[in-house]
Amino acid sequence: TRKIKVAAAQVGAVHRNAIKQDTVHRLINLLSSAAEKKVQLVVFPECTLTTFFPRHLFETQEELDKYFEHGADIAQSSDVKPLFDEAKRLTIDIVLGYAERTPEGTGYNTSVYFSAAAGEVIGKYRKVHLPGRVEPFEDPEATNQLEKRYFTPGDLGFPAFRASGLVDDAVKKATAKEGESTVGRGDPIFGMLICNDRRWPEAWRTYSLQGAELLMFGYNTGGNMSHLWGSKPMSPEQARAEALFHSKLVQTANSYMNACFSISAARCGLDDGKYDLIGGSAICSPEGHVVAEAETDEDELVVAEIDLAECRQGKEKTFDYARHRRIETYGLIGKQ
Ligand code: CDT
Repeated sequence: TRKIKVAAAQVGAVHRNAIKQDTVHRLINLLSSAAEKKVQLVVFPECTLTTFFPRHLFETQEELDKYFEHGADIAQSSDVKPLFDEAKRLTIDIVLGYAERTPEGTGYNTSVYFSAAAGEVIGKYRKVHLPGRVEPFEDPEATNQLEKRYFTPGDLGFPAFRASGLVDDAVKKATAKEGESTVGRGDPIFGMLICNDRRWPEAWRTYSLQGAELLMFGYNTGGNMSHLWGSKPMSPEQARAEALFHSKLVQTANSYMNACFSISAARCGLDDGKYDLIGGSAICSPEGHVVAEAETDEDELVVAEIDLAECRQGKEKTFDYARHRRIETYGLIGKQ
């Protein structure tokens, strides 16, 4: 077995005028509850540290930049360092999504993996699939989604990585004998996505081709964004139910088709009392089952013990890529 206790740290409303240190304090509270439950790995949402600012049009760079983290190492950034220090003290690995402004001035929608064993960030991902538009909607009542205006598409690809300190040394050291599968040996293989990426099968597949056993992602998904998708007219209640349905659908289906576990963490609730973001944070198995899910639209820890050995069935049988994939027929996917 390769068991780890994991959690999605769902984060409720964060208003436009929220103070970053207060938000970080909420995240530390979630981390403390995780420690009480002996959780080893906690996944926080996309752009966890602020309100989901791409819904607003900012007139000045200075105003916009308040929502970004500056500097080369997020774990050393003064507002957020207390969270990483606490993760290290409690021996909990964390995934944190934030808006990154590089020293060169590029904006990315980023997620990092902080390893408590290593005491530093060992994985970084920049969101590839940016939804929304560059220009705001003309209708002043329509909620904007300006990620294409504020962020550049990620330039790191989909880099899987191994995280140490999570599974037993005995399990980790067991090496494959001649002719035996190497699936599920050594430190676990992880990958990160961010929100809209979860809807793209190529993103999941690029990780599973690297042997990923667990994919982690945060999201900010509007409860009523049918104007953005251009979907058929529906009531706000129907639109919300549909958004939750699609969120669960892509997570369960892609977990199954890529024979991996997944953890999703929502930034949810009513930002500024009016912008509705869905909850539904969930932990899914490689068989496509939801093993734990959020019950509220507020700060909530969703916990499960998962056994990464459960990925073997899919990786060695149904989705044994070496035997069953027919890459000679997939050429178009990389071309258009
Ligand atoms: N953040 C993000 O990527 N959201 C998109 C939809 C925008 S609705 C606010 C998503 O795919 O959920």
